Order: sequence, then C-alpha cells, then structure tokens
Amino acid sequence: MKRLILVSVVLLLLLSALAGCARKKEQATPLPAGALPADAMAIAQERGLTPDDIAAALKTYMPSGKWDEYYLFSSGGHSGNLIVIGVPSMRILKNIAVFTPEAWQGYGYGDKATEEILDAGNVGDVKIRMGDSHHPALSETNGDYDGQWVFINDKANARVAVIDLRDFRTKQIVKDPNIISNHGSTFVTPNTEYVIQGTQYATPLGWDYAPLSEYKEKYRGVITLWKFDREKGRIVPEESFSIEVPPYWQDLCDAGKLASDGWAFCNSFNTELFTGGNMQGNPQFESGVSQRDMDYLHIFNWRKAAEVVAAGKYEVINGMRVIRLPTAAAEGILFFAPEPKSPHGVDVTPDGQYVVVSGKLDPHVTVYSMAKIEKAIADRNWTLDDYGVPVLNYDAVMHVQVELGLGPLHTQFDGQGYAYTSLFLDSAIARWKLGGDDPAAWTLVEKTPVHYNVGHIAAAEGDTVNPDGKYLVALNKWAVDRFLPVGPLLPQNLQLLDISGSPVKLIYDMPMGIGEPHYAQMIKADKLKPLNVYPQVGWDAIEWKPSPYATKKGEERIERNGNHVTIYSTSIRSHITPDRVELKKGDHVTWHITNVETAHDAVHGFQLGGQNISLSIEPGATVTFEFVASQDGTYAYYCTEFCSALHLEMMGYMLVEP
Ligand code: K7E
Ligand code: CUA
Repeated sequence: MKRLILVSVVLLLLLSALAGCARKKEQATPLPAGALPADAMAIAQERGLTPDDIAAALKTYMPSGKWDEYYLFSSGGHSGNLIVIGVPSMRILKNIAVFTPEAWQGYGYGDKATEEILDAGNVGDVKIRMGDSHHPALSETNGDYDGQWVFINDKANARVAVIDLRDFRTKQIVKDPNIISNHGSTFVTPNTEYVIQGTQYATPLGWDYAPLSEYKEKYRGVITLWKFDREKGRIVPEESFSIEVPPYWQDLCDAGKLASDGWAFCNSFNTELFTGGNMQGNPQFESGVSQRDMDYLHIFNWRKAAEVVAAGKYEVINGMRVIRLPTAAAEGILFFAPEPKSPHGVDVTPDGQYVVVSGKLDPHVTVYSMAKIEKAIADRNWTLDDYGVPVLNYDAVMHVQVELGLGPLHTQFDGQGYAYTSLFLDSAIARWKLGGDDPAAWTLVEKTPVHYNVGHIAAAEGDTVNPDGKYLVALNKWAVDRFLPVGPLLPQNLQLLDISGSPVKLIYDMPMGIGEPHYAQMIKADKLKPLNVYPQVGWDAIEWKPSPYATKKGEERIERNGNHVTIYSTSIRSHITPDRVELKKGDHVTWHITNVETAHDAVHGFQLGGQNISLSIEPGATVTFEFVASQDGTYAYYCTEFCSALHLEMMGYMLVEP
C-alpha cells in the first residue's frame, strides 16, 4: 500500500511537471471601446492586450528614474550569491557575490580581504569556491526587518554568510565545524540575537567517517545558534553554540516571535533513519524516508539553551560548544511534535501563536498552537522517542488542518489575516484565512495559478510580526513555455502577484537566468540606508575603518625590500598612479590601490592580465592584492569601469624582468 502511494506521488510529480507544457494560453478578452485614449488603445489592440494585461502593466511599469517600492533579496541557489531585485518592476539591481567569486565586484579575484572571507569558508584544506544559497534572512528588531544586515546559508557546505546593507557586500562567512550540509538556515531570532542554522543530511559530528550501519548510534544533526554581534557586524563563533539532535534530516526552520518568542521550530523528514542502498536492493531514498506516517516537528527553546550553555552544560566538539542530546532532552530545550510525513516549510504566524507546517505529500497544512504546545509541555503530555526526546501528544498540540491542495510547501502572511501557501503540484498559490481559536474559522479562500511548480513565496515583509501585504513573489521552479527558448537549461520564473485585493492577480513574469532561487525576502525600500561613497577616502570596506594602506594623491610610491615589493597606488579619472611598475621575476608583490574619488558612482575597476586579478575599487575604498611575479614578461593593467571619456587611457604597464 505504502509503495503504491509513493508510486502515485512520483507519478503526480511527473504529471504536474508535464501539465505545464499542456496548459493553454488564456483567451484574450477584447478591450471595450473608449477604455483608453486613442493612441494607447491602438497599442493595446496591436499587441492584443487584455484589460488585465493593461492593469498589470500599469502596476509594474517603473518610469525612467523612478524607484521601486520594495527590495527583494532572493537567494541565487547554486550560483552561490544573493540577488537584489526591485519590486514591483522586478528589475535586477545587483547580484551580490557571497559564496562564489565574482569579477565585477572584485570578490575572490585577488582582493585580499575578500579572499580571506572566502578562505574562512574552506573545508579542511579544500578551497571552496561554490555554494548553494537557499534562505536569506534580513536582520530584525522586535520581529520586524530593520534593513541593516542580511544573512544567507550555503546548503552544500553548511556555511552562513553576513552581508552588510550599508554597502551590499559580504563581510563574513562562517563554517559550521560539525556538519557538512545545512538547510534550516538562515532564520533570525526577533532581535537578531542569533542566526539559526539546522543540518540537512546527518553525518557523524565533524563529518568523521562512520559506516552507514552505525547510522542510528553515530550520525547526528545539530541546530546551531550563531551569535550575531551588531556592533561588530559579525557572527561570533566563540559565543555561538549548537544543540545536538537525532539524525532525522532536519529541514526548514523558523524562529518564534511574540507569543512564541524564545522558541524555534524545525521540520524533519527522515525519522525512518533510512540510509539508502538502491544498488543493494533497498528502496530509493525518496521512498525509504517516507515510510512512516509521521515525522517530527522539532520545537526548541533557544533562550533556555543559551542559559544551559551559560551554566557550562556543554561539550566542545571541533571548537563549537554543543549541548548534547541527553542534556537537551533533560533540560527542556528540545521537544518533538508529530507532523504529517515529509514536511517542507514551517512558518510562524505574525502574532507568533501558530506554527504552520506544510507536508509535500499531504494536501493539508497542519497548524500547531503555541499555547497548546506550552500546555502539553507543562502537563508532560508526551512519550519518548528512541533518543529520549519528549514527543508531545499530536492531538494535544495540533490546532487545525486546512486542506489547500496538492504539494503545499511554504507559507507567508499579509496584514489582513490571510496566509498564502505555495502548492508545488497544483502550481498555485492558496490564500487562506487564519481563524484563531475556532478551528472551523480556518478556511481556504482562493487559489491563483502560477507557472509552474512553485517553491518558496515571498510576501512583502511576509514573515515578520507586521506584514505589509500588497505584493507576493512566487519563485517557480519550472518555466517550460513562458519565455523565448534558451536551450535545455531554462531560467526559473519569478512571478509577481498583487495580493492587495480579491481576487489575487498575477501581474509580472521575471525570468531568473542566474541560479535557482529558493527563498526570498521583501523589505520596504525606505528601511535601507545604503551609502553612496565610503565614509572617507582610504577606507577599508571590510573592517569598516580607515585603511593603514590608504594612499593620498601625490604620495604614490613603490618600495622594494629584497624581493618584496610594495606598491601604493591611487586611481582617479583618468589615470592610475604609478602607471609603470618594474619588477623582477620571482618578486613577491603587495599592491594597494586607493580610489581617491568622492563622487557618487565614480568606481574604478582594476584588472591585471595574466595574473587572475580583478578588483572593484569603489569611491573612497582602499583595496589590497598580493601575487608572486612568477612569469617574466610585459603586462598591462587597466581600469575596467568605463569611468570617463578617457577611460581607455586609464592603464599602466607592469614589466617583469627575467
Ligand atoms: Cu527550495 Cu527552502 Cu531550500 Cu523549499 S527550499 S522550495
Ligand atoms: Cu577608471 Cu575607467
């Protein structure tokens, strides 16, 4: 029977994907005469636009020079970056380099500070220069986005990055020393005390070797609470800690807020402890991990966990303080609640009273009540799992199930008491009513088709204590027939929906041809105060203070000390000083360049052919790179931003004498 269900689920998945191709274009309703001024009417008629098309165009068109109302921060998936998009125009504004080198921003191509950031994310002696970014989390104050920082995880290597919204640059990457993949990250606590991160695929801690036959005893996950220091703008690993959890494959997490402040929640989807073996006669992973009817929602008290760590009840494992599993269970830090199998998203309502779990294999969302969870804990209404963790009685904590459709994944909220859930298999967004105490008041309101196979959704400030409503972006996994064909690898499709009224309206399609976005967050634009130029000329943008290598105009120089050569340069429209650098083969070169400009947008780039060097030197910044002149010859370096009419002349020769 279970096999049958699984086979039909797989079939459904395939069919839903194919359904995308078969779907018909909607019939165009003609415009009534006189609906538009004659010249606009002529354009609309010539292009075959419907009244809905015209309304959508009017809502999303951004006249030249006008600014968008919201920023959307979208993960770039396996491009390892973070993409900034203006809403409602859906124009890409920046593709922030995070886990992957990026030449335009001079990230990871010589710039010493950025190389150090990337190197901090290395795994042992392997230089990691890729990432699978999934979930951005904007910093919060009192549960509301404050526009200061954004964090994002790399699922492939279990890392978290810190991005500074003063200059939209990555400032730090931290690697969890105990796990090799994460997914339930990043999610911040309501005052950004901690950045939450959960394991995805369990391994022995420190991903040490242990045979899969020892899975139950040796494999584990962790929930890591990375301590964030706002003053420093850095995660502080020494003040962070992990909570050891069973090897249940933790999935998404969310932090509690208001009524659930101090708590956090993570799903899991392999309470079967299945370990594969499809060449050894075992079922495939997707069926092996779906045998039980229920998995476990992890409910943990991070505030209590911080107290337990402060009381010294932890072990240091690979340099990280870890609350061991028996301690977590005994101290009332970790509880489980059964949840319909193979869940994906877990999302806390704006008032913090309810936790919404979406199961990929269940047409319902399952809603838990924080009040009921706290009562069940107080009543000790639980049984213990194999690891001694209390499993709360499902009936005591489950508040209501709402049937929405096939493949519910992720939920967001507006300020009108509605929730929105993506339906992957249905290719639709369900709008449904949060009902409060009365379970009968929780009802599906409407469903809006999207194209196709939607994963995450992002409503304006839709996971805060104070959602804006207005816009919702569906991050669709399949594009199929929506855009001009570009070969077998298609863009994903970000679709903008107007959720301000009823019915919900689809108003824009935006192809994302960079990497697969997973989650995104949308913040009111006026909450951000990015600077135009660095605070003073000679600025170290990573340390956020004047650089000791800042060079003033007229003080440029080349210093030689044995075979160590140090160059102090400036760049200004339209020259680099010095424009002649003479080296000897084998010299070790340290080269500092200060952009002495203070004009908005007066950026100079710098590329040095044959040395893999690409820098971005933004107004006021001092950038340093180092290399060994290992090959003699004649090289050219030049500015890579078309900064002035005489930009092509902004160059220099580097001679390396044999
Ligand atoms: Cu793609 Cu949040 Cu990683 Cu769902 S996850 S879709
Ligand atoms: Cu500076 Cu072109």
